[in-house]
Amino acid sequence: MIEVEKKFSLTEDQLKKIEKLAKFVSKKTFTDVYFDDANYSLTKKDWWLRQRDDKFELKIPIGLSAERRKLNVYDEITETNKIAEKIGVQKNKTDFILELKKNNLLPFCKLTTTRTKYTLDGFIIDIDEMDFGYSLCEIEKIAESESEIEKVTEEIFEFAKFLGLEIKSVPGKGKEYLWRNNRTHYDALVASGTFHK
Ligand code: V4E
Repeated sequence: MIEVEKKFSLTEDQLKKIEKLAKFVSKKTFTDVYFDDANYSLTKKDWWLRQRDDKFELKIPIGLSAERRKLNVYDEITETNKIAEKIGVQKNKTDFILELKKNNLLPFCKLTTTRTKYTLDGFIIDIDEMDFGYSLCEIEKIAESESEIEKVTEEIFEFAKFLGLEIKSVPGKGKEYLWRNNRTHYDALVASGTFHK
């Protein structure tokens, strides 16, 4: 199963429409700390290593071809030993942060998100408000296999149109954070092809 998600920005009126039509699921706050080295070795490959509250996660683009990467779908590895193997650090260490540090992988971004989750017509709608003054809406649906990703993406766009959302590319929280706080890192990711300008 693959989580397909698309990001949108919301006006007050659009937010009110979602609150009226969709079913409220939950409201949660979490803090993400992202790690990389001074050469941006992970994020240059579009790999995102984070600690969400106390759990480590590695997000990597699905598939190998540039075409698939464009679809912007990520695999999420959540088992610390698998993450260690993937990024080439020692496994079975009790202090994973220390192990990362030994490999020059240090925190470069810390952000707290308050996420309000809704459902409607089989879609999940997340409204994320970040502590650095940025907010986003994400619409998600599960694809049963890679061959379904494009179809599900179209369904998400149709659903967004029904909600009256504007279909345009919106920077994710990581991209917006780096744009605001670390232009050198941001420019390196544009140069590597991780970000499109
Ligand atoms: C994958 C990624 C980043 C990590 C944050 O991922 P994102 O899905 O935005 O965060 P979040 O908190 O919604 O995760 P969830 O709770 O859904 O697991 S930061 C940048 N990227 C990649 C990326 C990219 N290459 N280009 C653009 C325009 N945006 C994001």
